[in-house]
Amino acid sequence: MACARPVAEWGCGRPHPALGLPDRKDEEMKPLLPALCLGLIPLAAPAQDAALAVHDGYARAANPRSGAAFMVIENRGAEACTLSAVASDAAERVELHTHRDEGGVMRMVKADPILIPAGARHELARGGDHVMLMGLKRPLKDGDELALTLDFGPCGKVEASLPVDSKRIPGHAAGH
Ligand SMILES: [Cu+2]
Repeated sequence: MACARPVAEWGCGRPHPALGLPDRKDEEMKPLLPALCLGLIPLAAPAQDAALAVHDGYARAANPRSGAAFMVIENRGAEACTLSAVASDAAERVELHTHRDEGGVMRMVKADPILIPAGARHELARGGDHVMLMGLKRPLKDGDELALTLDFGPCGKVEASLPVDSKRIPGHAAGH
């Protein structure tokens, strides 16, 4: 890793300033380098984070106290990842829900953690799996942004910001 090299090499693989820039006071610059390197490590370490992509997301209000969020989650990584929980500051309770046919009646029930195999995508959509927000601190209004944290356990957490769009037509999200 670049940061493990001696500081004298101008850490993090950047060209030494002497190659192109005026020679500034190296004494002042050196103490900054370890901090710069540390700052870069968290970006590089959890490779799995980048493997999970959330797109075509939106949220809608069911009533002033509850709403739901939908999105496509893509696992571009080499390992299966499981969406185990979702959190949001916008509501008192956030749960993974799905719809289940119980004797011909579609009921909304708590969903099991959602496994997304490597290379697969999973759609949270109207009438199927969704993120349920209960006890909204304020009603979801069209045009607002809803911030969610998707917890994929060992695969890491993914932050998503979804537009509130209660008029969105189901099925339009995926675009195909
Ligand atoms: Cu629900």
